[in-house]
Amino acid sequence: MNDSKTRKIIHIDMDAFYAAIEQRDNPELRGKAIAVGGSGGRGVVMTASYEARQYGVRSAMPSVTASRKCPHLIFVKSNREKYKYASDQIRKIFYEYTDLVEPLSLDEAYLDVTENKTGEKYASVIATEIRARIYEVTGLTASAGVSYNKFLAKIASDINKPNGQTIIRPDQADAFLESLPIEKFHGIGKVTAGKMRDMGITDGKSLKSVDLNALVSRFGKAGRHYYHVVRGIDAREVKPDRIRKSVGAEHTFLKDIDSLEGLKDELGKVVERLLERLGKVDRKGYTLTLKLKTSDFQILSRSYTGETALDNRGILTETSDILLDNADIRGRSYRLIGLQISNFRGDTEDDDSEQPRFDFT
Ligand code: TTP
Ligand code: MG
Repeated sequence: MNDSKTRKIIHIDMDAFYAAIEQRDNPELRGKAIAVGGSGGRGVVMTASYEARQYGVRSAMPSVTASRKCPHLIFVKSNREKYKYASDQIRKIFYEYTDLVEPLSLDEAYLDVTENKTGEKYASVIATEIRARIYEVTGLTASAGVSYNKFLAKIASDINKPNGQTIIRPDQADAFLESLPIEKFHGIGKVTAGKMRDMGITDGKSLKSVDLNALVSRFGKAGRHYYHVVRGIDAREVKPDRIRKSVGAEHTFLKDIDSLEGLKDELGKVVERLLERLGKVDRKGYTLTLKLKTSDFQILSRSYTGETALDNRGILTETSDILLDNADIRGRSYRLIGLQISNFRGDTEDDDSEQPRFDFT
């Protein structure tokens, strides 16, 4: 594995992607607080313009909450085809520089430009050029992070957002990571950050003071990853055109649940989360799997494979309800419920032969 500090990795992330496209296409929306997503009772904000973010409007926030925080917020319906088109345009630009492009979602990708098609030596020059090209072709702004591994490049792209870029050189990495608050480490979510704070870990410096065994015994395999990344070590390669096998969302309850009604409520929330995640990957899946974990950690799963893609709220709500109804949950209590979409078109040879089916395992 190439673990040296000589690679040149760029992480590119479009600014307020869906919202920026809507503002580009409708001058009346420019400079205004807008949110892309449904404004109705069950609507969720997919993303918000930077003007709206000043009021605390964020992705995945219920639209009613967003309107409360920002009463003049303008809701715009999402238009996936438009976003996909812009995404294809920016990907074409990436390939002008390197074939080592790993898209993470419609608006985000890692590029390995160690060897690149332009012969340019400085990755930061390439990043500036790519951002200028993106603006020229799409009229949209992007931010970039430049470093010698994926972990640092990804964090860097967020630092000077929007329309900015940040380079973290090998000799700057240690100091940067030591002063980084634990919440900013990519891959450390709210829950893990809470656990770390309980252990007295608040930033890179304190994370570094915990030895490998302690991190592994507390966080499992992820502990090993944290141990390395805080030292600036991340040997993951940029994998061109990563194929995702599944997208899932799950929820562990604060208190075990033993009623069907209780589980249905939680299931509704998991459907919303799954929809958000599906929104970020550009694949259509045909199999939905419901997972339940009992209070004594037994796993129960039910799945359904459809003839058409399971890609919208209506079909996901209906199918997951049927799966739950069929799970025969009586007599036990549960600590977790989850959903997963898999069987993306193109993953298997015999996709066309798939018939609708429920699988009870
Ligand atoms: P992000 O890159 O996370 O957000 P963004 O581009 O809107 O804003 P930023 O400037 O902070 O990068 O996501 C890209 C797009 O994916 C976003 O425009 C809308 C969509 N998305 C969802 O549909 N649901 C979500 O929960 C998130 C986070 C994003
Ligand atoms: Mg973005």
